[in-house]
Order: sequence, then C-alpha cells, then structure tokens
Amino acid sequence: MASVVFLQRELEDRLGAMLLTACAAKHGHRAEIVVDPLRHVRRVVAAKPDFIAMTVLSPSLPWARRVAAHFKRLLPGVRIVFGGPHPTFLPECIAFPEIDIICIGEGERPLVRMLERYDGTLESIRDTPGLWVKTPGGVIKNPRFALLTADELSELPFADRRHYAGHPVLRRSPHWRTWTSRGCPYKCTFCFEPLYTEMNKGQGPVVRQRTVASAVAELKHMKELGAKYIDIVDDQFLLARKWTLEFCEAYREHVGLPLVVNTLANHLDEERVRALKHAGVHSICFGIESGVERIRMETYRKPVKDETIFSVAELLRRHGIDFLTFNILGLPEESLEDMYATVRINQQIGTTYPWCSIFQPYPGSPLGERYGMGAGEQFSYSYFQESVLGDGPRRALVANAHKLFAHAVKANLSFDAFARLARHTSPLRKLYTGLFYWHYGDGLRRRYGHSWPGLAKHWVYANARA
Ligand code: B12
Ligand code: SF4
Repeated sequence: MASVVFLQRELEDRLGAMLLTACAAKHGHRAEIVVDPLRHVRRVVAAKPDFIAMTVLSPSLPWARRVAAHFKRLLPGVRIVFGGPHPTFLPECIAFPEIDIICIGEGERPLVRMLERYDGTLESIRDTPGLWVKTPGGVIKNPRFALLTADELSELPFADRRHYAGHPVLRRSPHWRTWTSRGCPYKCTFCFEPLYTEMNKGQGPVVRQRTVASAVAELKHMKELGAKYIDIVDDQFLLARKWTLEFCEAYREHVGLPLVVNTLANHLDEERVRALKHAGVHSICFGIESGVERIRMETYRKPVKDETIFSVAELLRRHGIDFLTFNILGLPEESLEDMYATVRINQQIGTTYPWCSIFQPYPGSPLGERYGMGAGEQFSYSYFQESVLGDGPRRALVANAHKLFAHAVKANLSFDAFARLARHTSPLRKLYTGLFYWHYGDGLRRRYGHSWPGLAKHWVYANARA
C-alpha cells in the first residue's frame, strides 16, 4: 500500500483530484486532498505521503513549484508528481528540480500502476505507462496507456467528495461539479482539445460518454450528499441526441436539481432544448468568442455562424432558459471595433450572462504555439487579469475593455461610450474591476445559488494568495 496526497490551491471541487483519489482508494491505497496546503502543512506532513500530487494548469505552475519545493524540504524522500493540462502539453517542465514525475493525459491507470509498483525507489516505477520519470540516469519517457473506453469510464468510482466535507468554504458551496463525457471533436485554435485529439490518434475514440445510468447514479448520490446546483463540466454535453434525450428523462425523474451545461451552439434545436427545459436545466453555456464572424470562424476555427447564434438565443428565450456566452478579448490583431462587435452581438441576442476572458496563448493550443510562451512561467494567474501579449498601453486597453465587457452588454453601451471608457488611463479605471466582479458574482449567484458573503470570502481568500 502506498499513500498519496493531492494538493490544491483553489476553493473549488476538482474532478481530477476527486476521481484519482477515489481510484487510488479503490485499489487499497491511502489518498487524500488537502486544500490550501501552505496553511495546512501539518496535515500534509502527518499523512506521511509517498507521493505529493497536483493537477497543474499553466497559470498555476509557479505556485505548484513553490509548494512542491516546500514539501520536498519538509519531507525528504517524498516524490512530487504533476498531472493535468500543463505537463500534458509541456512535459519538458519535468526539468524543474522540484518535479520527479509527470503524467501525460488521463491519470487513472498511471496513478494506480505507480502506487502498486512503488517500493520507495523511482526505479520501481520507471516503466509506468503514461508517466515521465526522472531517474538518476535521466528522464524515462514512457508510452501511454490507451484511453479509457466509454465502458471503462462508466465503471470508474464516483468522484470522492468527502475530502472537501471538512473545509469551511467548500462544505457550504451550493454548486457542485460533475462530468458525463470526455473529449471534444472540434478544433478551436485557443483550446487544447485539437492537440489532445491529435496525440491520442489511433487509441480509440477520444470523445466518450458514460452510460446514462452511471452518470445519473452519480448525480443522485451528489443530491443525497447535499448538492443544490449541478454544473456538468463536459466540453460538449449535447453530442448524441439519443443520449441527451434519455439523460434528460432520467435526470428529471431521479435528480431534478438546477443544472448548467456547455455545448456548441450548433447542437441546440427545438427537440433538445425542450428536453433540457423539462429536465430542469437552468442555464446553457455556449461560445461566441468573437462578434466578428471571420475571427470566430477563421482565426478561432469555431464553426458557429452569426445566424446560428441569433436563432439559438431566440430558441432559448422562447423556452425560458438562461444562457451564458463565452467571449474572448485581446487577440493581438483585434481592434477596439472588433472588441465592440463582440459586445454588440451579445447586446443583440440579450445574453443573460455575458462571460468574457482575456486571450492567453496556453501551451497545447494552436494559438499558444503561434504566440509561444516557453516554459509557461509568465502567465497571469487568471485570464480575468491581463493580457500577456503586447506593450503596456495595449495591455491596459485590453484589460479595460475586458473589465467593462459585461456592463457594456447589459447597459447597452454605444461604441463611442465603450471606446471612451476603454481608452481611459486615469487611476479611476480601477473601478472597472468592481463592475466586472459585480456582474461576475451576480451570475454565480443566479446560476449556482452562491451568496454575496460566500463569494466575498472566496475572493478575499483568492486575492490574498494570488
Ligand atoms: C472545471 C474546470 C475548471 C474548474 C476546476 C479546475 C479543475 N481543473 O478541476 C475551475 C473553475 C476552478 C477552473 C479554473 C481555471 N481554469 Co479550468 N477548466 C475546467 C474544465 C472545464 C474541466 C476540468 C475538469 O474537471 N476535467 C475533468 C477532470 C477529470 O480532468 P482533469 O482535471 O484534466 O484530470 C485528468 C487528467 O488531467 C489527469 N490528471 C490531472 N491531475 C493529475 C494529477 C496527477 C498526479 C496525475 C497522475 C494525473 C492527473 O488525470 C485526470 C483524470 O483522467 C477544463 C477543460 C477540460 N476539458 O478539461 C478547463 C481548463 C482545465 N481550465 C483552464 C484554465 C485556463 C483555467 C484557469 C487558469 C482560468 C482562469 N481563471 O484564468 C483557472 C485556474 C486558476 C489557476 N490559476 O490555475 C484551461 C487550462 C489550460 C492550461 N494549459 O492550463 C482548461 C484546459 C480550459 C481550456 N480548454 O483551455 N477550471
Ligand atoms: S473551445 Fe469548446 S468547442 Fe472548441 S475545441 Fe475546445 S472544447 Fe471543443
């Protein structure tokens, strides 16, 4: 029996860690999750872990390295293993001295195999599929296991939520995440999915759905544990019509909690929207990304036409379903007029929740390759902060436009007003951040039942550690 402790910084339920700890425990190993580990050092040390594990997104690499170095000092002999999108797409990060092992892609099989074989030496796990292992003789780069099949995904244990039950903020969060599928068949250039599909070519289907029965059984379990609002994180919830219709029927009968899902707008039609409404779907999220059709379809390669966006918005309004649109500002070639076009299309369709991020060239995405960020150390911690591209004035313009985005949509600002405010350079522009958080928080309240005091606690915590 080996032991592993997953560390995380965010006050969010993390599916990767919850699933992997459940798999480890199912195979007889000790596994736990510690949130905010630098404040709970004693808990980590007391667990006497063989492995300290983290899911690493590109912006959290500096934090993950700092924490890894800290625990390596406190726990000589502990092995540090990183998984998740950053090591998957930039495995060279294993060169950092704090990292012993990285996992590329799905982690269930590699983790269990690693825990089973470990005898205290890196030699014992050097040939584990899916892992790169740093041995005294150099880094061993193993081939990967095949992707889990749809049947295997359906047999995975439920994400283990007990780890969060003792955490004061997470315990009270009304909003819980789950999943029903993996993979996405589209090829948007700001996203990692095209490369993920490419690197798994020949390994069986990349897009896989759990059975309706397994997905609904987990949702029922979540409801029994106290979930109030459900967020399904799948990139594409509406891929297969028959699956969706069966799911909606079963969800309504056995769960019925307010639900939020993501989809490409093209998958929304009368039959599916009616079924989703019947099931209790509260909001649907889809990407617009840019109001300029050419940028959306050619630069971002998101295959959604303007006419689809208009017709889908009308359909959702008719059925009384709220909708959130994903939008991006700050692509280097984007003018202020282009940015306003994204505001404008959202005004025209009456978006309930106009969500917007600042473009970041993450590793693994085609645009990330174009605007390359090397070891990824320079990312801002959040895509709500600032652009990492362009000179100072350009970054300030993009940050202003981004902070004003939701307000410009909701208040129907004209181009002139939007441009005047976006070009503003006095310290007063700091007030825009308040506007941004007001709209963002209001969306979280309405979609997921959060309270303002709960959100304030969350943000104070996040900013104190940013
Ligand atoms: C839900 C979600 C969130 C949630 C929860 C985060 C989480 N990862 O659990 C929240 C809201 C907190 C979140 C926040 C952010 N997110 Co997010 N998020 C997602 C989303 C939609 C689903 C993640 C998920 O739960 N997947 C299901 C689980 C099971 O998969 P997984 O976490 O990848 O884990 C599997 C493997 O990666 C591996 N694995 C993972 N960890 C480990 C560890 C070990 C030891 C091992 C062996 C294996 C292993 O095994 C797991 C099971 O197979 C993804 C998109 C996607 N399709 O993945 C984006 C995504 C991960 N997010 C992304 C980003 C950019 C962010 C933010 C940085 C955005 C921001 N605000 O700026 C923040 C993070 C803050 C920060 N600075 O780090 C990017 C990451 C890109 C990158 N190169 O890092 C993604 C890929 C979206 C995208 N397409 O660009 N996110
Ligand atoms: S942005 Fe969405 S639709 Fe496009 S490839 Fe990524 S997950 Fe798929």
